[in-house]
Amino acid sequence: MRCYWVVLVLLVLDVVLATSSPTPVNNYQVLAGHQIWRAEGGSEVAAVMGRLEEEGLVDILGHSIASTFRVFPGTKDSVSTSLQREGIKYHVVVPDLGRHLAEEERRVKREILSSQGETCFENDCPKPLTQRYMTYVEIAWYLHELAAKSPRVELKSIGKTFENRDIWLVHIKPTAKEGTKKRDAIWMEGGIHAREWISEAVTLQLLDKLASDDTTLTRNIDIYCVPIANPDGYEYSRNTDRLWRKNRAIDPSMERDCTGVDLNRNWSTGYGVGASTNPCSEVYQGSAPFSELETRALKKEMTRVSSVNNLRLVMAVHSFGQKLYHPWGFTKKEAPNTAEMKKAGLAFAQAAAKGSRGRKGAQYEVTSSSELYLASGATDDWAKATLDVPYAYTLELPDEGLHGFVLPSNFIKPAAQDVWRGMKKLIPMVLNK
Ligand code: 0X9
Ligand code: ZN
Repeated sequence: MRCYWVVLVLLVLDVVLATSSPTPVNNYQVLAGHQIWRAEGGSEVAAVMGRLEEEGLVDILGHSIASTFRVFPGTKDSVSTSLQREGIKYHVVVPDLGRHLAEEERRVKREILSSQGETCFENDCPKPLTQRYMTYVEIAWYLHELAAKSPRVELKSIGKTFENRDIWLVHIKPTAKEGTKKRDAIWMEGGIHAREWISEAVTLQLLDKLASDDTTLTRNIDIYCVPIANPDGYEYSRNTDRLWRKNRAIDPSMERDCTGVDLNRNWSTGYGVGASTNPCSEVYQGSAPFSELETRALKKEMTRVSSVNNLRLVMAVHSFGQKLYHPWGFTKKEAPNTAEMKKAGLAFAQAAAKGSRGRKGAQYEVTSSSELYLASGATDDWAKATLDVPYAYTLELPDEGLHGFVLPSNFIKPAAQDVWRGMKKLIPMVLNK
């Protein structure tokens, strides 16, 4: 996540595989000439960086005692001039991101080829993979197989993307159908930001666990999950531009030739705050609230679910930074039910940190989104404001910034184990007593 952590940038990459197909080929040429810079300083520097990002001049990768950000080939001079004018010192961390990522990919490929393989083929994709990040098609194969083999699981497409991919919704039904009352439900969203691959990977691991759970945890609740909310962006990040964040929609009425909307700035709540009206910015809010196919599909289905169920929890899974954020993100004001959200969030964090089999778990900090920076148009705030969901969160998965968005796939397993332990504590706490 774009966060207050030490971000020593990135970069170990594994688009590459152990055994199974298909092999994504990321065209790192697209990132040739892009650079990663770091500017020393606290919130004053973060504020300047925020302005530069809104102008589309930089892509912020993280804030801590320094800000780390990507500078585009055509914006180096303007960014350098602006920073000098503001008296902000900076240095270049990665001089050519394209070449750097390609070198890292080659190195990781050699490592992965020597590791044990998992399989995922059409009609035979029994488990979500942990040794490498799955493609969109593989994710769809796995979801279909899960629905085919489990009577509890229903799979449906809730809409199509700009590039005509299905947005898949998984519904895990309760094992015991008790009473006639509206049942409690939880909603999980993965992958709304294209470059946060660990989000899909961990969400799929959770789905797999929840679908086969035979404990009281899931006995009487409905679980809804969209594990890959931005399929076009994800594929674009895999195949073309590893650091792509937005969707891939093209607005024909646009004068400037820039693609994509930040789907986590496109919901209506607080629309515009901490977002950009510049289509070239990474945090472009879109032409209007819900201008995008993906946010419209999510909104429609979440609204439907909240009318047939008691929607108790919305968990939007992102990366990176190891934080569990609760609303609001668009204002410093306190959201309803904050004390309870904090309490349940701390129980999640405590369980996650316990670790397993001698391994220490990840430490998650529980805090309000507005502690980070004001940002509007996000899923969690909308769910809280519009659907009155008592527990809404954004979960920023590992790491704390060393690899950032380009997290090696050996993080999938431990991250999923930690989050699963956390969820087992959190879910009972959010349900109606
Ligand atoms: O900025 C975001 O959309 C999220 N961070 S990320 O690095 N994954 O992009 C944080 C969203 C927090 N929630 C709200 N601002 N409501
Ligand atoms: Zn995100």
